[in-house]
Amino acid sequence: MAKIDWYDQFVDLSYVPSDDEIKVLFSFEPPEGMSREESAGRIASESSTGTWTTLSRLPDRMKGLEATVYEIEGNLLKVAYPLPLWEEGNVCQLMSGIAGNIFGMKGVEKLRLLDAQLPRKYLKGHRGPNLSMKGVRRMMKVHKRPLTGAVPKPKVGFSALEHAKVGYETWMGGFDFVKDDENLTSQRFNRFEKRVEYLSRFRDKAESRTGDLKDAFINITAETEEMKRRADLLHDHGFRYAMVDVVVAGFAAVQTIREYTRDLGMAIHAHRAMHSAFTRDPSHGISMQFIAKIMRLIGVNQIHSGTAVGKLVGSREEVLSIADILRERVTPGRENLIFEQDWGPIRSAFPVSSGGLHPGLVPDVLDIYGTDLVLLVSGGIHGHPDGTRAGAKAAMQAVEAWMDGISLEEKARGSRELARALEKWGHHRPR
Ligand code: CAP
Ligand code: MG
Repeated sequence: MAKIDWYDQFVDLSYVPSDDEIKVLFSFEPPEGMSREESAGRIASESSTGTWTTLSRLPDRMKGLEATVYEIEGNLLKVAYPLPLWEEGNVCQLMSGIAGNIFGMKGVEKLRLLDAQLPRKYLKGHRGPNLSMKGVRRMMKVHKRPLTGAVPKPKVGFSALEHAKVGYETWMGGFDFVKDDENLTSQRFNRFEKRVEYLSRFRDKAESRTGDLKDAFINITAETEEMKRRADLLHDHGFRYAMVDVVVAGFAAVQTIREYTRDLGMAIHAHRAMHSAFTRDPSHGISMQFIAKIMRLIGVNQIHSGTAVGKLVGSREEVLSIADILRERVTPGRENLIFEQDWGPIRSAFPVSSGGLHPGLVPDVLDIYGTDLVLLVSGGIHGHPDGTRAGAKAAMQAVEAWMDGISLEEKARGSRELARALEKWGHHRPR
């Protein structure tokens, strides 16, 4: 019988990729009865030029667009993609290629996109963050310690005025930012316009009382044109940030909002809600490392990256590798996890650690991240026995203790708010 498929044409384990190619690391499991090479050939074919059967017409020049499987080691697979396959500056098209049909093929049992190494020539098409971490620090006049913030809790339900009053207590406790929760946008009980109005008034009051700059991550997530309108409103009220639930909003919308907020001179806080739908299963989906890479490429200024010690999943190694992807000019490779990545002119972005944190866990988080971090402690301040302002003070005292190299217990001897936080939570790790 004539040959009906041509997947083997996409596998060459002696191939050495050129520096200009995008190299992608997958983990995969072939289906019952199919060899790794046959399955790998299907992945490279379907994510570049191929289809399931041989074709009656195949111009020679197509070869120049074909992906090549160049390494198979156990369940790890590396595929090289010629640069002309990819539209300059179009993240969506990249995702449709290397994170598209291949997840649904019968030719794979499991498939996980771990990372992609992006050559300089591909980076050229992308702007990255408008401000580096240093630029954000200069904007907020916070030069050494982590930037700090909190979400009013319960996560939704407050009126705009109640929300702003909780925010005021958060700012007066020493935090830099008041953050909307991922599912707070403009519900009847807390309309966006009212929240922006009240938060700006209380921000001004907190700034005049403390002498420190205060700001907010206010959630503009909505249809894209509406997000632009909401960003304008934030800008009109003197806010320096807009918050977007970037996975829910989608890559195209984030690219649009990045351009729009750049013109307003605003930074973007990226919440990653919904990422666990495809990042959590270690055998199938897309890694959070790759999502973080794409978001830095598009140009968010910070994105949630986990705590390793809080209430949400994410190991210490995962957290550290995400932080490296966001912060480093050259991200070091990690065997079987991520490629080395030279970011060229793409500015750095902050990792954001949040989720089940309280003052007793601050040293654990800073031991992992160091101080180039946005630290969000929400339930962990509003649950303080003496209220939000005391909770924020306790968290700030915990940061000071870590930066001064002393234990929380020693610091607590002279810091009542921290002592009271330790009485309630100690070093508890929530689940
Ligand atoms: C944390 C949080 C954040 C999570 C998101 C929440 O509140 O506001 O959305 O941190 O997870 O809604 O749970 P708490 P991640 O501090 O009260 O837990 O940062 O992993 O994306
Ligand atoms: Mg939240």
